[in-house]
Amino acid sequence: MDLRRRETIAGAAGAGVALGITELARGLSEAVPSFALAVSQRAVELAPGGIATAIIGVLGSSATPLLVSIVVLAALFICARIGELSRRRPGAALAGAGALVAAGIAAALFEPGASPPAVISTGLVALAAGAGVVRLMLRGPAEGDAVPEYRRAAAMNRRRFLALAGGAALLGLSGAAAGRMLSDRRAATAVSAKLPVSPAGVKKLPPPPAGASFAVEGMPPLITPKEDFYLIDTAIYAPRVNAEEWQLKISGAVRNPFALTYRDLLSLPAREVDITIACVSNEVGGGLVSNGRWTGVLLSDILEEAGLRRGELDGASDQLVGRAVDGWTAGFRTGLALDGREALVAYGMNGETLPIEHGYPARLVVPGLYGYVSATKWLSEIELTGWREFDAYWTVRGWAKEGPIKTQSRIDTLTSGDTLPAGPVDVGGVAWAPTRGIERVEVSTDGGNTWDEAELAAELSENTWRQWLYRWEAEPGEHTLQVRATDGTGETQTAERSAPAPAGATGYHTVNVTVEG
Ligand SMILES: Nc1nc2c(c(=O)[nH]1)N[C@H]1C(S)=C(S)[C@@H](COP(=O)(O)O)O[C@H]1N2
Ligand SMILES: [Mo]
Repeated sequence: MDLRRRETIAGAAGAGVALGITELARGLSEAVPSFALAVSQRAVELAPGGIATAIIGVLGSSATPLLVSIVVLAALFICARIGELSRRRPGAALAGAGALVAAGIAAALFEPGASPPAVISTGLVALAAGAGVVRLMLRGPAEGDAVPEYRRAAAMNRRRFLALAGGAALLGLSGAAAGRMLSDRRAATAVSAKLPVSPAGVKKLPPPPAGASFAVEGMPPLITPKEDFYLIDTAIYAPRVNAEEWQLKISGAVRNPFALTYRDLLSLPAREVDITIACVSNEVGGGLVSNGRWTGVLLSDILEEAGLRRGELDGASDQLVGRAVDGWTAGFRTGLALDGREALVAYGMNGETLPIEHGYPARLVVPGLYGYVSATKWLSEIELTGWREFDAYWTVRGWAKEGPIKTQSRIDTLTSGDTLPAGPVDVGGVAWAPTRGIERVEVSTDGGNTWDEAELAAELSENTWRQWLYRWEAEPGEHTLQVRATDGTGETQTAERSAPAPAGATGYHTVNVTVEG
């Protein structure tokens, strides 16, 4: 093996050990974020025009492993190059490695909860260990001669060199695995699934009435289990918030600004509310909509405590901005939190502690508004400001400033391309118009020429989706099925098709099926 190859391998091995150390540190201390995740997150944020962010928004959590792998491979590759410099130009090699570590430190310091001394010392230890590994692997008097010294094969025999390289890789991987395991375990103990008891009591809801669901194959459950609940955010790795240290600030244009600890929040009168939330990116017929049974404190109670009442809103306080621990923001008209709808500062979902991915320790849930303007997860601050004073995260990126959820309906029991036998077919699904409720659902089996009324299940609440069912006598041939809903104000959803951007998709969900003779 020539020396150049050894230098490359040594450089990558040093990087592997250094990365393993940063990952292990992340497992050992809450104050040290994962450098690899932090660099990936910053890369997403700095990508031009929020392109990468938009990709994450659509791909969701499946993009994270890919992104992190790219970041790790890039680090190994750069360090392999640095390894080649390590003997000829040790100063330059150290400067290169130092710059890489500095970038990791800088990225990590932007993560919520990062402590500068802990992050910086982790970076320095990693740098020293990585440099030490390179040195160890390239050590020794060169054997052979008649070539420049740096080209000579190192004295170490091949087997020993490879053993060192393998050992370094193992160290790096086990550091990463241990770090991840420790930090996941810490997060899991903090968030026990059992919902903490509120001393003031929680006004619970009765179980959903049987009549609110149709027992039909393919119908989504009335309340979405957390495993199936859609997931959208810009965090490639959900922030692990320490609830003991967490605070929720109520700030800005309020008479009485204050802060709540997790305990404070849990001690306030709370209630359960069924609310369907939806993502503005949801395509017609798509799955970025789910129904949760949320536990939390009325946002209006918290605003009242801050001295804000309906009718007293002025130009200085007519936007409510939710800020997250990771810097993400959402804003909507404050009046909407005070018009009687049950908007919540939620800390529970489906009877359990709010899952980390869905915003633990607390999030906002506002009936009738798309998530991007309202549903701030990992909530850290509620700030009252003017409507024109501030534009939130997605509004800055071109999405509409106001985000009322559009009336929509979806066919769930059939998919385009299905082939069915002739005879009775259950066509069913859900329709939603949160805060307005669903008054009627109609189905067309001839591409929109004629419409028949579907049967509606009992309404859980006007804030949730409603199941519908249509028993279709299917005759042989090709059929285009469509569905449309009318909300509680009597308005029928528009047939006009529009894309999700900038204010939510419209049009009728359409499913093409073949009925066999
Ligand atoms: N902190 C934070 N909160 C956030 C987001 C985010 O990116 N960061 N995304 C919002 C969007 S766009 C939606 S649709 C909902 C999704 O909530 P869910 O993931 O619990 O379904 O969360 C909202 N809250
Ligand atoms: Mo969203």
